[in-house]
Amino acid sequence: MGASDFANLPHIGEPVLRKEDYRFLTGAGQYTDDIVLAQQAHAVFVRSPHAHAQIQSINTRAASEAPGVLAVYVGTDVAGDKINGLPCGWLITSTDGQPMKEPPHPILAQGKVRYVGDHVAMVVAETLEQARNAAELVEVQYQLLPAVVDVADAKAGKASVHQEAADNHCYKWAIGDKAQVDQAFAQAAHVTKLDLVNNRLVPNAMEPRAAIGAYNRASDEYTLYVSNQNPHVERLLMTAFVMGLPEHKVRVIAPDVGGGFGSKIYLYAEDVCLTWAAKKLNRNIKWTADRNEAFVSDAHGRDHVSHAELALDKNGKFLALKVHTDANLGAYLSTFATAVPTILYATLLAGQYTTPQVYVEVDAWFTNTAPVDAYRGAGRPEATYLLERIVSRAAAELGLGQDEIRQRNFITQFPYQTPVALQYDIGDYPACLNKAKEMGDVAGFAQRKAASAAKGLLRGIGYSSYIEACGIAPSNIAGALGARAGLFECGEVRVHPTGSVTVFTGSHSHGQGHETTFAQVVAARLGIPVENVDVVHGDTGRVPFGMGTYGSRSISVGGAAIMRALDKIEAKAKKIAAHLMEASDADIEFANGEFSVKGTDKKIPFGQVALTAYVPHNYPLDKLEPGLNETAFYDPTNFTFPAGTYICEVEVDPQTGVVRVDRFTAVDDFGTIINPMIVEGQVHGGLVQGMGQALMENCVYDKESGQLLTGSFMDYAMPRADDFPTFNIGHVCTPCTHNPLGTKGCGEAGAIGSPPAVINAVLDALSAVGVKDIDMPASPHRVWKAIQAAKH
Ligand code: MCN
Repeated sequence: MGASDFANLPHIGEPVLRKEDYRFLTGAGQYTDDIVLAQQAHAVFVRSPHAHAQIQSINTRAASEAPGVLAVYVGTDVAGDKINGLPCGWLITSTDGQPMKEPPHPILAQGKVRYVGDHVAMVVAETLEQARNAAELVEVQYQLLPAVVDVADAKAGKASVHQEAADNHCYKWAIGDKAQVDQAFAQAAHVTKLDLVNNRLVPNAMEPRAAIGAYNRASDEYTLYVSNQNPHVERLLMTAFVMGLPEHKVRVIAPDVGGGFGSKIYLYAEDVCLTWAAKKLNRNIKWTADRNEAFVSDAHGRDHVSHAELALDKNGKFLALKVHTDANLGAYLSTFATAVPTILYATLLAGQYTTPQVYVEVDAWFTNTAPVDAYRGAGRPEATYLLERIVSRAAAELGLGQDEIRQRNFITQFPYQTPVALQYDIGDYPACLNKAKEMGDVAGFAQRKAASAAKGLLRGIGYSSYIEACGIAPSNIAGALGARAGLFECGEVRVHPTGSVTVFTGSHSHGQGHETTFAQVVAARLGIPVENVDVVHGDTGRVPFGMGTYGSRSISVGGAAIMRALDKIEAKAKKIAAHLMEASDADIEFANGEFSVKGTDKKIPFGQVALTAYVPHNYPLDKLEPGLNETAFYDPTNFTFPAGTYICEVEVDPQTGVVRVDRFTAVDDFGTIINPMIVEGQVHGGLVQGMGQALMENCVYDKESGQLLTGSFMDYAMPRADDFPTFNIGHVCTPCTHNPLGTKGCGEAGAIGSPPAVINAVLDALSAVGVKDIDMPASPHRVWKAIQAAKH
């Protein structure tokens, strides 16, 4: 079935209410911490209070003797059992041909701690209180070392985080043709320059990380329950790379998961510690992070420092872009950390524009901070922020409108080969911009600005035309770029004798509504009610295989795998129907849940075929197996390229520096939309996360001590619903050309496109008082300071 036929099926494009919401809204969800196993003990981790220190000694005697304590494990126990460190899933090769530096990432510290929150010991006790009390009794003698928390100090060599990378440098990576870029700059009529920081963020999923390690002595099998986005990948990494266990002896279950935003993709030290200790103690062991623990130990996001230059001709056409970025990777390489500032970032720097030459150089650094990895958007928000900021700055310098400069440079011919590896299959960028202008009533901006001025407020408008590559990705290309894993997806469609269906998918839903949208896809294809389809995910024991959910890949890759399985179901069902109706296979048509014989009025419903497959009394057993159960693996041939234009209007109070977002219009192209209600929710969530980064959120470490200064919600400002206006959301649809659904991912778009729209609006407002630059988050204090500085 082609993507355009698919888009016209019933259920596709319908705002079907979420099937999963009944259990979530009635308190019947089952998150990891809700699970209570027999013989369950509790673990607490003793974490480093210092950013960088040598461990001189650890005395566990008092803790071990405390009431209820079953064991206290430290680094030497792990080393003694030959448990390896955590692997990094993406190998980056430096410009000099050398592999990136990959220092060991032990699950419990081996002689040295490298960030506040680093794992030093694990205490296991009968109750959580006993484990907590005993953890207080673990005595660790530290010899403090100087710490580096940002790339400036890491570069300056204020301290060495790892012996294996004495200069703190992990890799230097580049893409693009530098000579061509330099030549284009030599011919430029105008060059716009920009220095910016992409602020570090803490993901803060509503459910903190949690895990239970379980062990069955009778079968020598482990089960890990874990709040995670990709259980099969977790299992693969843990068994093959860290514990050296046969994969089939470990089952990983990621039950209901209360948000991840990237931070639960990774294999974390706690997961391995619990699994390993479960066998040692022959006990089931639970750990749930508290919020402070989450702040210090979840992988953080962003943290780039960049310099960019854009060369333009006299008509405002972009000739070339050059960028240098320093990326802070934190103390250790988290699972996908190295791909974020390279493959997921630099390849997006052509944006929606025809810029013929782009050159990007990235230096990645170790620091004494929590590991940094993918967080909603991963690399693409950083690229979009840089590009859309420099484009709006160039417009201001040349006296062009923010819309005009974008219009002059938009790509309009597809497929389009960018100078930074990606090939965009389809899009309509002018249509998104025009629709956003119309929906956002840009024509009325001048009037609104005058009304704001009458109240003593400064009004500004900001544009951002983002593109992202998602639906990650063709395995062969990812492999050539350093991925140490495949990036396909698997789907199994099990038709039951009565015609209802269970789908088993390798994607994982942790807020994205897959149980509904995937059911819509299956119901649409088979012509059955959505209620007759259930979706199973998050269990290596039930789902054949899976690469999980991140990079807005689930509908376009996971959904496509299900479509492939449905192709097989349909092909087999047609043979059964042909037999039942005594017709040739080639004459069978399938539509609206019925098989019919071409040119006749003979037809039978899908349910009858399903029943026949399982009660094969009248069945071509010589040619066909009974049953109707098919599995498919789907490896996409390209990314999908959602794109759109966002327009933000802010009012700034020059007396207080307070920024109020007054209007926000988002027009996105997600190709074919399965469920517009769910997509709208995804966009809302993304927008709020992006606007949170732009105006409020900031993860700050103390430069001297390396302490996390924003380690709680008292210090780290999370956005709330009443911080923003109702969003104005619209769509343009150019269906993806290479997947069977025509879909493009929507899960990250809002977080990618919104930060530059907000900051461009703030700067437009502040241009009236001479402010030319501001970094995120544009907090009242920062805005006020910038206004004061501009006065002098
Ligand atoms: N969808 C659709 N039509 C489209 C595109 C998507 O109906 N054209 C639907 C999908 O079927 C799915 C949802 O929208 O139900 C999101 O789909 P998709 O864009 O494929 O993204 P994923 O499901 O792969 O989700 C991952 C994405 C990412 S990368 C992050 S980070 C993120 C996000 O989703 N984390 C989230 N949204 C989140 N939402 C919640 N509540 N919690 C998180 O942790």
